[in-house]
Amino acid sequence: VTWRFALEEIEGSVQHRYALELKDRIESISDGNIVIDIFPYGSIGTSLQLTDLAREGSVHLAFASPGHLADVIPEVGVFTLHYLLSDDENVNRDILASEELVQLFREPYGEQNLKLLGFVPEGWIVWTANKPLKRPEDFDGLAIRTMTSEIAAESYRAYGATPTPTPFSQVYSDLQLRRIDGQANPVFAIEEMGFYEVQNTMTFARPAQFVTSVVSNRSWFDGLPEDQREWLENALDEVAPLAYEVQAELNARRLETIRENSNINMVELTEEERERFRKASLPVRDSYARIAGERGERILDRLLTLVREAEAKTPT
Ligand code: 6CS
Repeated sequence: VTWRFALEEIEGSVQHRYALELKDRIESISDGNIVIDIFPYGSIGTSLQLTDLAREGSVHLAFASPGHLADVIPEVGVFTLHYLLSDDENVNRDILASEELVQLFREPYGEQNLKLLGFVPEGWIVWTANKPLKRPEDFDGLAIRTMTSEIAAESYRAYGATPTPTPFSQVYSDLQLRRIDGQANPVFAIEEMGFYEVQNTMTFARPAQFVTSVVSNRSWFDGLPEDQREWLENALDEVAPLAYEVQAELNARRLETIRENSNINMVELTEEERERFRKASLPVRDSYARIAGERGERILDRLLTLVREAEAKTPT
């Protein structure tokens, strides 16, 4: 049998490395009886189109990033909020990998005929533009590309920007044509998509980590023979920590590549500067609660508690 796995990122990306690791494990444990066909970004559509294909079962596995997915599953928009998770990546890694978190989202995904298989952090979001973005006022009137959901736009509206929701594939040309002034993504993506070639400044404000989710068609998952489902679950458990290492490695290595291939300006915000953005971002939590309703609010509260508890346990 063939399992089709659709990616929101191109070859060489974090998602691609994840898919290759999963493919290796499944094909070997099944003695080649299961083949995973990987569809990197571009071959079958934008993020939302991939989600639709997963919901209808044309693809079995897919990545679905909250910044796009939140118009379908409003609760997941919580991951587009700024300064919500920890500044400590390890705290976030553990929370995102926890079974409790996956359980909180089981229903919202399930209602869309999706089975949530896990959350994957892909690195800190970095802003690019043709000027430094050191204060919320620097966003005034800035046409910043956001992912396509309503809540993803709200985070930048709070800084005074003019959010421009755009599919990933269109970002490079829109920057080039000056239809947008800036965008936000982890370093590995800024490198592989070439955004640094058409922008002159990277601002490191660490507003949030880019979090994505791995999903499958729910009916397909529920109908898998017992052994296959177990293989899949075991493989997912093994791949999660690897993916975490892969993102760390790619983000670090590609920052060097960008330095070598350009003279882009790199601006690191101080804690005081970050604090001003954090304050400006707080009202967006209310917008999220309005959009995602009671169930979303419960998820937001629980996440805040999980972060607080984990940080209290972490030696500084
Ligand atoms: O910005 C985006 O739309 C995309 N960025 C990443 C890092 N992965 C997938 C997502 O669609």
